[in-house]
Amino acid sequence: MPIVDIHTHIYPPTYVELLRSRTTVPYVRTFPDAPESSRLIILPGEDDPSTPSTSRGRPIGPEYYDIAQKIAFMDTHKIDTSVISLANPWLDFLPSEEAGEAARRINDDVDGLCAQYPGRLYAFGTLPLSAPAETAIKEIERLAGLKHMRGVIMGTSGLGKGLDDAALDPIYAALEKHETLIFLHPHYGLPASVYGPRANEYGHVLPLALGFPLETTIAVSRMLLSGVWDRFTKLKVLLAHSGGTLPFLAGRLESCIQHDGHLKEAGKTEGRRDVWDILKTNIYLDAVIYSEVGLKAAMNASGADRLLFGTDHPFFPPLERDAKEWHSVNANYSAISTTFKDDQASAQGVLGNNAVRILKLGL
Ligand code: 5CU
Repeated sequence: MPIVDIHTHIYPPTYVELLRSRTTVPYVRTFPDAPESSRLIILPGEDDPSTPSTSRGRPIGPEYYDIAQKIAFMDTHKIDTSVISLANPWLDFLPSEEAGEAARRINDDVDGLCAQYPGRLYAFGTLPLSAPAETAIKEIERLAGLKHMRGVIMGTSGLGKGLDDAALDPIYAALEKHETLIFLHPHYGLPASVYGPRANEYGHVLPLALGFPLETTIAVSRMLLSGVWDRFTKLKVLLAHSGGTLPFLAGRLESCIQHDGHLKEAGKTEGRRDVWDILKTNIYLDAVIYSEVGLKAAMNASGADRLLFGTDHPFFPPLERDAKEWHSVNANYSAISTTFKDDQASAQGVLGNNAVRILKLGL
């Protein structure tokens, strides 16, 4: 039975070079008070000057960019195949005129990394979304011909106005036409003000544990409300972190739609596909939720045959220096084994068979 990790990131060396050349977020930098280690500063607000440079962002080492370390991590955790993706913030920050060329270079780099390990690595490509829509569409068409690509990773900002922006329709049409799956992943979180004036005392916990999943939930809800899946009935989206909080909140979302006078008056409550239909037809969920409670919600919302194992490597490494196995990975393994303790076929589906089928991995 194959074990397939579909949520695992890399910053290829050319991307790290790009980050090292920058002085505003996102960037990679070595600070004079700790010259032996570089820091990766990516999230909004992470370079607040009141944060000491030694705790700004996170340390970055070869596990972020060296593909041999990815393979070693896979071996340690008994992962047969990984579908690697560029980590956030992708190319969102690039000037429009640079994004198309950067996407081609990075996608070719990542496809080349996969070619070094036949059968062990596939990838989700990256789109130049700060460029005009036609540039992104050209890249979708090009990616469809690259051997190891199995979809695209995207953030929630779309072309700058979110995923309910009608200007994205030609991109959704191209993705649907080429049967290209979107791996939807958060980056921006929520406005810093919601974390309160003591946020600095709490490390990254609030933005990562809550900001990321809520960002995803809001982005998908906006896609639903704007009728994306009514127009593109075959558009497939894999949601990071088991759908944020969507499986838990889907009933409330649907009830709010049905009780909204404004939507009713605008004729938008009838003849639409509801959230449950979309969860079971268009949406796939990763199993990166670290507990049985969350995984059961995901299973109930989308079905065990639409859940896919992931690790989020190289993020969330163990804090102990000498730990070999990662607690974060074992928490996801353990949630799968307890959730499906009486259903081995489903457990094997989530661990790998679903990914092989859905992403057409030639194992
Ligand atoms: O730790 C983090 O900041 C992150 C991140 O930025 N992206 C991600 O996928 N996981 C954790």
